[in-house]
Amino acid sequence: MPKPLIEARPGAIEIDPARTALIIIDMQRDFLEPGGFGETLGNDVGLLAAAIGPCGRVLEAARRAGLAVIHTREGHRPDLSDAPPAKIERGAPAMRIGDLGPMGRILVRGEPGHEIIPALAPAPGEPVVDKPGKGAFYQTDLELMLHNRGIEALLVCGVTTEVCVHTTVREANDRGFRCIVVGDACGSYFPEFHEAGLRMIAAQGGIFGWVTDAAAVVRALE
Ligand code: C5J
Repeated sequence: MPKPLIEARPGAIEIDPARTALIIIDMQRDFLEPGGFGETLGNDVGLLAAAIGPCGRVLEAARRAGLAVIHTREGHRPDLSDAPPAKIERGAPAMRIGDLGPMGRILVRGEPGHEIIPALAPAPGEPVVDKPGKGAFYQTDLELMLHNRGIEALLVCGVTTEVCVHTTVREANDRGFRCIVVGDACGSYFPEFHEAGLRMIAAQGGIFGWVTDAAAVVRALE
């Protein structure tokens, strides 16, 4: 059977489903719903909603095709011992990491705001990687999980494009993974950063990887 070929920029890429993982970055209530971390930083969280549908379609297609699916969440221990003071103190947010908001303590593990949104809830057996930083490789066991499964390519969705998606793609690219970012399944509070972020990935012959869209992934995995 021929391997799925995903139409992408800067060029189409063939994947081996057995060696490809879908990584969904930080589709958490804290970033997507009012009253969470994203909103405390002054952002319009409604801007991220457009990514939910495409992300769901990629997730369904990946599950049907038997790809490994891994979810990530950004957040900290309740005692904040893994939250750098520089991160907590930065800016002038309405509430800081660890403060009590309408969805529990902001960006703290175990709180309602830390949960992945119900539309993209992890299925049994799909690992959830909790990360203290922006990149999903930093201080996590993600790399070990990927190597143990023989993964060589990553389909990447999630939020936000220029922050946690980009940081993770850069980390993955340096570790030798082929990264295919699903542009419409990513979102940003800044549409111009979203566009620029995607362009940066595919520029220079794909300096960080490939950029595609949800429809192309679904077609390739059918
Ligand atoms: C941010 C993230 N934007 N998941 N986190 O702080 O992109």
